[in-house]
Amino acid sequence: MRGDWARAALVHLFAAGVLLLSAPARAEDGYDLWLRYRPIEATAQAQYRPLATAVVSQATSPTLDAAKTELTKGLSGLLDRPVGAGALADGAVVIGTPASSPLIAGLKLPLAPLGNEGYLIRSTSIDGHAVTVIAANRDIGVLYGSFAFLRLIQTRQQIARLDISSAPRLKLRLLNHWDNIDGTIERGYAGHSIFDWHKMPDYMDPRYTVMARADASVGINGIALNNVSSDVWMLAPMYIGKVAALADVLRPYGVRVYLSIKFSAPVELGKLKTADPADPMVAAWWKQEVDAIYRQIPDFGGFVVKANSEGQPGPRDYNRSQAEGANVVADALKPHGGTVFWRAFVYSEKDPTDRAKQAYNEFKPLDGKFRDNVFVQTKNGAIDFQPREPVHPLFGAMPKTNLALEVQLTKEYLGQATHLVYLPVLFKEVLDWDTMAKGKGSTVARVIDGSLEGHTTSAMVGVSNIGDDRNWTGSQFNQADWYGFGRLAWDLNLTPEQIAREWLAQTFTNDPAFIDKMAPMMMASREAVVNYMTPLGLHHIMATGHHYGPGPWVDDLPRPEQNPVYFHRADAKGVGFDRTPSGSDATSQYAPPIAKLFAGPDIPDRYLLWFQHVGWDHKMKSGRSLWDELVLHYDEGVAQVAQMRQTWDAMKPYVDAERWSQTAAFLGIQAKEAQWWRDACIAYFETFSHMPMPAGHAAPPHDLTYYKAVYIPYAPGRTGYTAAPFKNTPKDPDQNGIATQIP
Ligand code: GCW
Repeated sequence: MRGDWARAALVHLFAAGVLLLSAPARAEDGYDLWLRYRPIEATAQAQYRPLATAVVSQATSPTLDAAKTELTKGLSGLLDRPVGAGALADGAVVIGTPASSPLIAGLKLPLAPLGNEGYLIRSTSIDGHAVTVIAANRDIGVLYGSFAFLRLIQTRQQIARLDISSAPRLKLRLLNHWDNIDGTIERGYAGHSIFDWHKMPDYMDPRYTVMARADASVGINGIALNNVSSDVWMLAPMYIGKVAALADVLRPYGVRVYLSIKFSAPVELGKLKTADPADPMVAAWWKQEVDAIYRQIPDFGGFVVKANSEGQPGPRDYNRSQAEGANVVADALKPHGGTVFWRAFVYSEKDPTDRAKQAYNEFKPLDGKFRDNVFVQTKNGAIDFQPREPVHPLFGAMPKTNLALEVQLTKEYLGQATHLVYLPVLFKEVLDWDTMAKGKGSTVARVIDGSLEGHTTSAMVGVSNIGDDRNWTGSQFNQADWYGFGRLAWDLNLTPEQIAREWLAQTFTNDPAFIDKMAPMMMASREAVVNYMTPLGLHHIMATGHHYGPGPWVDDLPRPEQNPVYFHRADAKGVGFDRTPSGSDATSQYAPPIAKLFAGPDIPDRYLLWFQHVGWDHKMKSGRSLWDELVLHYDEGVAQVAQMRQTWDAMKPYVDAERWSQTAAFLGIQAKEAQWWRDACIAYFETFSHMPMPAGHAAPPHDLTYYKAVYIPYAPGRTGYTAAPFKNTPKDPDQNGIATQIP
């Protein structure tokens, strides 16, 4: 009898074992992000285990404890055995600062060049024990170093002979959350806001800590919590109390909180008669408001301000300059070490000037007039986060002003949640752009890191793509944009390829058969979206309001400079916005060599229709006509997405079923929508070119009326909006009469 039980137990054990080994990776939903810490392959475990036996931390602080917890959690997970806090021994990981750890102090490490946030990871010996030290001047550096140490293991790099020191290139590496207090997110495609203000401060969702860990793991050190189209309630005492509670949760991870403010708050909140920045009462109000915030949040970061833009109030309402507006707030923050991020995204429907020129015209003359604790936060391009834009002409044009680069992680114009578009390629293209402001090498990276003009501070800002979806960002691959933004802001010299490879290894698998296929796929994805949406410099031709899908025909919006036809200016002669001296002369806002290039025949194809209006038969560098080139780019984009799908299909064996199938489904949507974009845009531009399709390229399956009839009432990301009343659309034979869904 006993023998049978034993045999049966053995059989079950064996079956379970087989099941475990052969079963695909455990179901995952992306919640763990790149901090998955799943057991690594046995060979690697054997290599690493002797070098990570325990974590030694000789002091406690919220940040040091966060570092210790992350290390013990990560090492235990990756090495598939408990690695706890312990005493000095062979293989120990000793963490700390000279102030908090006598062991670290005793080593007299060269920490001075690392500043407040840098770290050093070194293999060394203490009292005859071979150890790894993670040291820094401040606790936050130790935390950053701890994530970097785990990343080495997650990407299977050697840890036996380490001597790594790293410090951030940019001082302020921030996310702007366009979240509203009511839980909606402007241009959010990952569910609702993660911030549940209503339950704060009594209930602090544990996800806030997970988000803070993720931010810290890539060096993000500040977040603006609310939408730049701001609600004054955010500054009301009842909300400042909630913000203070959130700041307490984020503080151990080095994430400071910022708030977006409404410039009219002195009136709406302070009940003053004016918000005129020159009025001493207004200055006094901002001072008192800010002092009150710092009484509750001593390390408050500062304010983000969208003023005189898209209906937001601002100093222009009092005929004061943007600098006067920024400075009244900056003066209130200065004594507390706070910073103002004053957005340069300013354009007016009343100003007939080319929209792409307006921000430059508004801010350039104010160079040197902003306080030193003000950044002029400038979008990467002069229009609005398009798949590709020439870099904003303000970069390099305001030598006496701190400029912060603003990029968008949430893909408002690039297919929103479902389209796989690896954005660090775009970010890097911007950072490497040479403004020629002080001759060759005057890159945007050097403008924003302050080295070009000797500025002492620096910043880069990303509009967050985070929401309360389990995968945090609306898709698995959107996580790479959050990750990549942080990594790049920490080290502007990293390449998007390096970042993609390390992210893939941490998020999925280290298997080269996976990474060597997926990294190139991600690297090609940004050019694909440019090709199937806005090739050759086309821009802002998206559908109205939600910007979801094509709408190049739109010409009836109340604000002319928001109509797609305003941007492509297609007519019987040709297409493109003439921004040369014969047109709006926006080219002259760039340094002379660039102005000359963009206004001349050698303009790179990728910017042609942004700066020039050319004939449909214009001879391109390829020898083809512009029309043929346009069609080829659109078809190239569709083909690239088809290739991305094939690549992902082949990745099934390497990824858990849940994340694989979600991504596969999203790539299916992307393929369908790329085709929709291609067909709709060609059907539209053909009505001007009247040129035949190039050989081998099929005409769109439907006529323009059909594409114009496609109406998406509720695409995400648009807040406070109701769809147009249901209307019958032109009959469509194969859609039972209603063409409302994507063809
Ligand atoms: O991208 C546009 C968006 C607006 C946004 C604005 C901005 C927050 O369409 O939704 O408003 O830019 O950057 O302020």
